[in-house]
Amino acid sequence: MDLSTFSYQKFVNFALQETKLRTALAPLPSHEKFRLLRSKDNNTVLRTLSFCAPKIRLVRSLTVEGNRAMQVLDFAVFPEPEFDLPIFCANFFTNASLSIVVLDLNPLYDVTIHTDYKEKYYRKLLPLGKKYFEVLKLVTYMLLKEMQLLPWGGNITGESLRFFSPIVIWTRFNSSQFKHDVLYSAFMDYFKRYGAIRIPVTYRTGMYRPYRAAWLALMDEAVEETSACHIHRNREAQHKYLTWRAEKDPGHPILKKLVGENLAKELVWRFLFDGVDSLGAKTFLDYFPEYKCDSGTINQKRSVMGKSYETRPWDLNGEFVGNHSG
Ligand code: BLA
Repeated sequence: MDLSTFSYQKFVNFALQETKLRTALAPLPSHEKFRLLRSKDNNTVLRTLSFCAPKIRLVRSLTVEGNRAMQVLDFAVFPEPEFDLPIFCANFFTNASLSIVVLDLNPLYDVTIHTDYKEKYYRKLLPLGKKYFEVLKLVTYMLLKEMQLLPWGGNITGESLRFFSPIVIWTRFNSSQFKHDVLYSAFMDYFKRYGAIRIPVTYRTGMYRPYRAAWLALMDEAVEETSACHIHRNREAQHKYLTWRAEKDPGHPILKKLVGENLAKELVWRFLFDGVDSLGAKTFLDYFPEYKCDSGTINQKRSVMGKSYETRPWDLNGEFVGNHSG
C-alpha cells in the first residue's frame, strides 16, 4: 500500500471535533514542547495534541508520519479519577505491508475479576464490536463466503489481555485501503455511535440493530463519584495502567530510534502517559512484582507469562472463554 497518501490525522480530527461538540477542551501548555518533533534523520514528523475537559483528565494524540515508511497513531482519553470510565485506547502501527491494531475501551478494572464493572459498561457495548469480529456470511458471485472484518490478531500476552475488554479489537492485517476504511469506521463507532447501524447484508440477520453506547455516550452519562475511597481506587487503577504502559509499551523502541533515548523517555513519561509521576507513588515493581530480577531491577522482557491467547478469549456475549495455551 502506498503510504504517502495515507494519514491517521483524520481519525484525530474526527475524535476532537466530536468531543468539542459535547464539552469544552482546554489546551495543556505543559505539553507545548512536544507539539512538533522531527526524527534525527529528518524523514519522520511526530505531531501531538492534548487537552483536558470536565470529566476528562487528558485527551491526547501522537501521530508519527514517516512518509512511505510508516504511519502511527496513539490516541487515548483518560478520565478524571472521579469517574470510573474506561480509558479510550487506539494504537495503530502501519507500514507498507503490515498494520498492527489495538482499539478498545480499556477497562479500569480487570473484567475477568470485576464482573460488576464488566456488567456496568460492556454489556451495552457488546454490539459495537460484534460488527467487526463476528463471522459474517456473505453471498458473492453466488458463493457463500465467511469472513470477519477485523479478526483476532493472534497470540497476545497474558499481561496485555488484563488491560483489554471483551470488545477489544486486536488485529493485524496486510495494509490496504479497504482495511483502513473498516478501521476508520470502527474507530468512529467506538468513540461515538448513536442510533442505528447498518450491518452488512447477511443471509441470516436483520439489517438494523439499534444502539447508542460508545465512549462519548458513556462520558455524557457518567456521574461523578463522591466517596473518597472510590476516587482513590479509580486513581490507583489508572496509575497502574499508566505505569504498565510507560514501562512496557511496544512502541517505545521505535520512538527511541526516531528521536533518541532522552526525548523518547520524556515523550512517554510526560506526554503519552502523563500522570504516571503524579497520580500515585507506587512503582512498576509495586504493581507488577513478578518482573523483579534477582538484582532488584525490572525484567526487560515485555512478558513474563508469555504469549498465551491465540484466539479471541471472549465469546459474543462477553463471557471469558480464554484458553491459556502458553
Ligand atoms: C505491537 N502493540 C503491539 C502489540 C500490542 C500493542 C498488544 C503486539 C505485541 C505484543 O504482543 O505485545 C499494543 N499493548 C498494546 C496496547 C496495550 C498493550 C495498546 O498492552 C495497552 C494496555 N505502537 C504504538 C506506537 C508505535 C507502535 C506509538 O502504539 C510506534 C511508534 C509500534 N506496536 C508497534 C510495533 C509493534 C507493536 C512496531 C510490533 C513489534 C513488537 O511486537 O515488538
